[in-house]
Amino acid sequence: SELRKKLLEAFTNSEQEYVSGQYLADVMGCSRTAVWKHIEDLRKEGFELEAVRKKGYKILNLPKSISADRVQLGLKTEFIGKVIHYEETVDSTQKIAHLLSHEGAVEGTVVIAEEQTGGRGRMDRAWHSPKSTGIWMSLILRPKIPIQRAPQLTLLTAVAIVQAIEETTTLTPQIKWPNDILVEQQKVTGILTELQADADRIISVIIGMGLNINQTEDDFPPELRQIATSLRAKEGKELDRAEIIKVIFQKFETLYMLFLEKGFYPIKLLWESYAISVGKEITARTLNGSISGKALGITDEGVLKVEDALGEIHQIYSADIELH
Ligand code: BTX
Repeated sequence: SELRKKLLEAFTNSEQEYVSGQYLADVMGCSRTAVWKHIEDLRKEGFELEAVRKKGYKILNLPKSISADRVQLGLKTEFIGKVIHYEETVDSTQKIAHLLSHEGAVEGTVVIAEEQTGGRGRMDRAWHSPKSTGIWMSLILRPKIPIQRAPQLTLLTAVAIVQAIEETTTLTPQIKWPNDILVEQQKVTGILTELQADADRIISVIIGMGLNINQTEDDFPPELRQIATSLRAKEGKELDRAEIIKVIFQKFETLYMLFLEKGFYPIKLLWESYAISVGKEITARTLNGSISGKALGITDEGVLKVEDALGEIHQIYSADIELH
């Protein structure tokens, strides 16, 4: 609600100091009893709040959840994540985001869940999304760009996530075209970009992001243990999921504004600086068969270029990539 937003903003601006009940009532435009009710709601969500007479309220400890309130506390974006739909358990956050988009959700709306029972990847593959360990979220965008440029947003998202991982851990993530983020060759993130479009116009782009954050090795099913890992497994300590979400929102917003203003080129340069496949021998499996050869990089449009043994250059729009 609007009141809750104002309350969280007041705490965000208070720099960990006490905020008086009267001050909160003033900025929220409500009674002190109403303020108290909101404080009680935060407590129920797991916020630990101290109330001191004549001084006011102070947040002592934050909940481990990634609820809307938890993520929005301290969030300094203009529009990404300003509206958050938070759920404990969902089938897939993508499905909810599609529905919200149909209902007219504003740009920047995000659906976040603690757990997905039917999380999916590309081509309807399953995405393992166990409870309260990862970040499973879907972002709704409404860019005014031609439909064929939408896949560039997958690459942009990968850059935002890599930057966020770099800022919140000591790790060095790398991008495998188009949508995998790897740490030491193992997958920590998947990105799924879906469109709602008319014949010639994007209605919305829905970007699904799945990040393995705090899983232990045992949390992964056996068939994923080789190929997948979590940030915690590599960093050696538990990480704050809400903090990582906030940094992703901030990085994403900066890159997205740049993209809308200057086009894909500046994003391409950043993307290339994180890419592992460039210059390597790869096999690209597409729906129409496989192509093996050297990955030359991406075009200014974000399409992968592969040179085969005969020196012929192929442009690849969508594929799974295997590195040799
Ligand atoms: P993808 O098709 O590139 O990758 C899917 C493949 O990745 C699976 O077939 C499996 O081999 C492997 N995999 C499954 N789960 C995991 C995992 N947790 N970690 C690493 N590897 C895994 C990637 O598709 C796109 C994934 C997007 C997921 C987000 S989560 C929020 C949103 N909601 C939703 O249903 N999907 C997106």
